[in-house]
Amino acid sequence: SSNLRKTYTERAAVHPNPCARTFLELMERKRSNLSVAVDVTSKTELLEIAGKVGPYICLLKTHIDIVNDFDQDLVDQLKALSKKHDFMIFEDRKFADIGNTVKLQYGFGIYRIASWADITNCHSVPGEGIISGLKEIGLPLNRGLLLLAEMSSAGSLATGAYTAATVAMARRHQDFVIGFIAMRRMDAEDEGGDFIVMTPGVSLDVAGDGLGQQYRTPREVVVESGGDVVIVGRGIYGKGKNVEEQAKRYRDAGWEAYLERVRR
Ligand code: S5P
Repeated sequence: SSNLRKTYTERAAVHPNPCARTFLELMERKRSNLSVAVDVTSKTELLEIAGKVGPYICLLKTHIDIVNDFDQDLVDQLKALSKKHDFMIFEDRKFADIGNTVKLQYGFGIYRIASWADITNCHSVPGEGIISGLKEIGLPLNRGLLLLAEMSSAGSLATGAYTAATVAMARRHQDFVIGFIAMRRMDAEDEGGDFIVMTPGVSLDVAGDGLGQQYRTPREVVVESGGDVVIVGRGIYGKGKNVEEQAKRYRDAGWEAYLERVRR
């Protein structure tokens, strides 16, 4: 796709979706295409890591339902950090139910995800109603949605016709769907549009985690496969790691790869 050669700024300038535009502008301003997946179970630890990686990331990815001591103050503090350090927040909720149910899960309950998460994601397995349901809650709040078109884990069933149908669904909802979780670029040049591809399963040091996760390097993801955002979790805050050092290392690797791609 021609979007491969375009800078984030060039793409932002013509992007019709406000959430995508804001995010693309943020990436260029911050010189970061790094998203950190902070998969920890305590509020203190989550806030500590968010504060340390804040200066280096464009997007903080959460799994809010794994936090033992979740409360509204956690959300308030995350929002404050996102303002202070200029990053957006992505709740990796992976909704997967009928439209009416996901609407309730997104807008209500303890977490009230739509009230604080700029971006969330969903599986396409239930069919298009899942997007319509989430959209009813998210669109009035200027939120953005990512569809899981592929997964990084071994044996994933999201391949072939499933992936293609997911991309087709996204094309019909470009007012709300801003991109994909995928392992490679998804949009074909002749079809127009611009979807932001966010790719998890990224490590500079290891190949897997023993539970099916499969890792590639930022260069493989961004230059060879055309991913826009690298999502890194344990590579940054895993045991014995200096969080700031690793965040800077992955930010640099991701940004170098982006520069190499647009200069090619
Ligand atoms: O296919 C996927 C999709 C996602 S969103 N594979 C993934 O690993 N993820 C998420 O990315 C996963 O839920 C986790 O939060 C993060 C990867 O973490 P890491 O520690 O393996 O880098």
